[in-house]
Amino acid sequence: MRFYGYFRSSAAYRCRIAFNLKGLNPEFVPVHLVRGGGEQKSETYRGVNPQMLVPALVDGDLTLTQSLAIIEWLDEMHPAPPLLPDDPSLRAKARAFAYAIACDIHPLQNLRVLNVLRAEFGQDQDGVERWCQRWLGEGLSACEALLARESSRGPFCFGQTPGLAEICLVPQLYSARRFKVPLEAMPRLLEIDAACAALPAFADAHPSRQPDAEA
Ligand SMILES: N[C@@H](CCC(=O)N[C@@H](CS)C(=O)NCC(=O)O)C(=O)O
Repeated sequence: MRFYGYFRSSAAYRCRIAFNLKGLNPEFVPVHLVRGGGEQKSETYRGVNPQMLVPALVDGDLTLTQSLAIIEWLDEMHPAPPLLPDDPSLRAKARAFAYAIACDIHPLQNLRVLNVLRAEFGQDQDGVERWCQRWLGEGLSACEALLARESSRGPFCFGQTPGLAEICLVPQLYSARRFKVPLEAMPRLLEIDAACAALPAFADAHPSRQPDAEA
């Protein structure tokens, strides 16, 4: 397996956690999202992912894009440990939580969106941070509220083991901290983040511990 990613990419970070939980160790191909205008836009990488986004996974003859599709593929090919709860209603809630982050929060803070805010809408660093604080703050508050509806309060979002929900949550909180989003009003998210940080699968996937990491 060959995995294309970038240390700071939260979508790649999701996949790294999934690889670690499954005990998989794909060959890593770094794609620098900033250097030279962004290696994701190179002709070579466009052959891997025409969307010009990381991550991407090549598994034998199969080239996959989209972190959630990659994670589901891993879960289907390597079922242990499962990344979704057994119970169908908890499974649906874990998916909804993950999609709230991956579909509705993350795209608003993507590098290309922030670059357009700067280049075409005249925003400086402060304006870009306020944009991220607004959308990440609102989205993560909704995630906190989704978890407050859960009657059982284990160490993780929807069960006794971490899975798809935490795989999306932890990298999104990493991004939120980068953009100085206030998180004090989200104690449950922070509690789950801390429980995950204590696990090697999550700790080893942290951006600072990747071979392409920069200060
Ligand atoms: N929905 C996609 C999002 C992928 C994505 O947005 N990747 C970002 C990094 S987190 C990227 O490659 N950005 C490059 C750019 O904006 O030019 C997924 O889950 O894989």
